[in-house]
Amino acid sequence: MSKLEYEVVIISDTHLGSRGCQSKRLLNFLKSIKCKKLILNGDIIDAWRLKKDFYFPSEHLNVIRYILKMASKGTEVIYVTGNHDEFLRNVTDMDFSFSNIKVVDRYDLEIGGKKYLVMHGDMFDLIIQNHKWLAYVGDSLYGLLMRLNRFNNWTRHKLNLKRWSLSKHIKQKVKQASNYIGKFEKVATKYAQESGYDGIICGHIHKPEYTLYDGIEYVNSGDWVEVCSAITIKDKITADCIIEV
Ligand SMILES: [Mn+2]
Repeated sequence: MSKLEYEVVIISDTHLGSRGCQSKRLLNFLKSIKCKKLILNGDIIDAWRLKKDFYFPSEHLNVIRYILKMASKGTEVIYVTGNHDEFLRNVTDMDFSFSNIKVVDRYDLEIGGKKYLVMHGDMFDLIIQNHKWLAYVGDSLYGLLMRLNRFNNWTRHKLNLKRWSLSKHIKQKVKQASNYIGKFEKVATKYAQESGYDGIICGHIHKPEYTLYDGIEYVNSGDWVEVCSAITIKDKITADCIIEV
């Protein structure tokens, strides 16, 4: 099978080492592509989870092995640190690079005549006040809630239920989560604009997106826990670059 070729591929929030990681789909995706540059935009290895409960099956190790293989075959691998893999932030202080693998806290990507800031995005949580929701985003609880909400809408529709306190509660929680996401997107693009970039590429909130705020591009690579998404770039970034596998 011939591989799809890209200039740059960006993934984030794979959460290897946690039970939610969809490692088989991730490995299949990586095997289906060829790229000059692979950017891993944070929360690739979930060290938080690993500390609580050591879980690292061979399927997860195979993903790491395969990324190393891509690097050995000429793909430039850029690992941007996230909050779940912040142990690597000690490494970035040393300006770490090994062969064509680089570990950084942020990365400037120039493509299609534009300059993008690539960073995981957890930094913006410091600015967003109401981030109680943060602890759940990307967690299985968050996924469960989103599924419950879908199911809920469906049952309400089918059974024509007007009142159901659980449903009201779920609705409210989902609304809080989407408020948080909206704030995150605005804060991130504002930061990119003030720092002189044309756009910002984040992960962290597990929602794939391509949108504009005040003419600044906001791009999010999503995750490999719930949606299984990536940003696949040939010559420039457009909404079509966001794919869900
Ligand atoms: Mn994160």
